[in-house]
Amino acid sequence: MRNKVAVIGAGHVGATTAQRIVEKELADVALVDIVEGMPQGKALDLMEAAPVEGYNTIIEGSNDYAITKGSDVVVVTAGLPRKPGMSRDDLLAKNQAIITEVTKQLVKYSPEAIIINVTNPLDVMTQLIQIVSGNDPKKVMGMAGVLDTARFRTFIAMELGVSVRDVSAFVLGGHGDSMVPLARYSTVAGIPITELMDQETIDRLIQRTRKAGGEIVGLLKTGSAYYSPSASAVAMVEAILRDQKRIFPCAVMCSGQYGIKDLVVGVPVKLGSAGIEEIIEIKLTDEEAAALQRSADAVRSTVAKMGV
Ligand code: TXD
Repeated sequence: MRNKVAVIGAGHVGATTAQRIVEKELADVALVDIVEGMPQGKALDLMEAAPVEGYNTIIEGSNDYAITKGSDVVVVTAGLPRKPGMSRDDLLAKNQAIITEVTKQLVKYSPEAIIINVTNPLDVMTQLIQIVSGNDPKKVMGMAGVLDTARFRTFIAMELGVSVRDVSAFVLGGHGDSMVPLARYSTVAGIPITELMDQETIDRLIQRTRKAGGEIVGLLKTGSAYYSPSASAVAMVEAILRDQKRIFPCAVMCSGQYGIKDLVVGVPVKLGSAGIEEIIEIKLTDEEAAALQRSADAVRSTVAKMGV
C-alpha cells in the first residue's frame, strides 16, 4: 500500500519537504497552498523531475484541500516566515488565523492523520493545532528539536573537525532563544562533549545554536531557513511511516512530564507508526530543570496571547 503525505504550504519549507519525500519514495504527496497555480506548478515540475531522478512517487498540487483526503501524515508549513529583526512570536496573530483555518480543513479530509507542524511560533502553533483539531495528543507534534539538535551537531562537528555522523546532541524546551541544549548529553562517538571542549567553547556553540535560525534570516534577508527544516520534518515523517521508533526531541503536549502540564514544549519522544509512542523523561540537574521551566513559561505566555 502506498502512503500519502499532505504538505500544507508550498513555500520554501513546504516545497523542499515535498521534494525530499518524493525523492526518497516515502509517500505520494498532496501539496496545497492558497496562491493560485503555485502548488500545481511546483508539483508538476517535481513530476517531470521523476524520470530523471528515477522516483516512482506521485505528487499533486492544488488550492483545494480535497486532494489531501486520506493522508497518513500532514506536514503544516503554511504561514509567514520571519524577516530580519522579527522574533518568532511576532508572527503570532497572522499565523494563528492561518493555522486555525488550515487545521479545520485538514481534519475534515484526514481525521486520522498524524500532524507535524512546522509553522512558527512553533510550540504555540502546535498547541493551537492540538486545540482546534481535538486530536489524540499522540498524533500532533511540532518539528523544532530535530532541527535545533542538527544545528548544535553541525557546530560541534565544525569546532572539533569531526564527522557530523559521529556527533549526537540533545536539546530540550521551546523553539526559541530560551531552548535548552544539554551539553552533558551531547556526545562525539559516545564521548560527552564536556570531555572534549572547555566550558567557554561549549557556551559559545550553545549561543550560536540558540541564534542559528536568526543567523540564516540575517543572511537571506527575505525569509528563513528551509533546507535543514525540511530535512528535519522529513526525518520525522520517515520515522512515522516506517515505524522506526526513533528518539527525537519533538514539541508535544506534556501531561505532567518534567513538571509541565497541558502545554506543548520540546521533549525527547519515541516516534513510530502510532505517532508519539512515549515521552522520555530523564533526570535533570537543578540548573537544567530551571532553564526548561523558563522556556516553558515563555511558551505559556505566548499561548495565553492567543486567547483560545
Ligand atoms: O524549525 C522550525 N519549525 C522552522 C519554522 C524552521 C523554518 C521555518 N519555520 C516556519 O515555517 C516559518 O517561520 C514559517 O512560519 C513557516 C513556513 O516557512 P517558509 O520559509 O516555507 O515560508 P514561505 O516560503 O513564505 O511559505 C509559506 C507558504 C506560502 O507559500 C503561503 O502562500 C502559504 O504558506 N500559505 C498558505 N497555504 C495554505 N493555506 C493558507 N491559509 C496559507 N496561508 C499562507
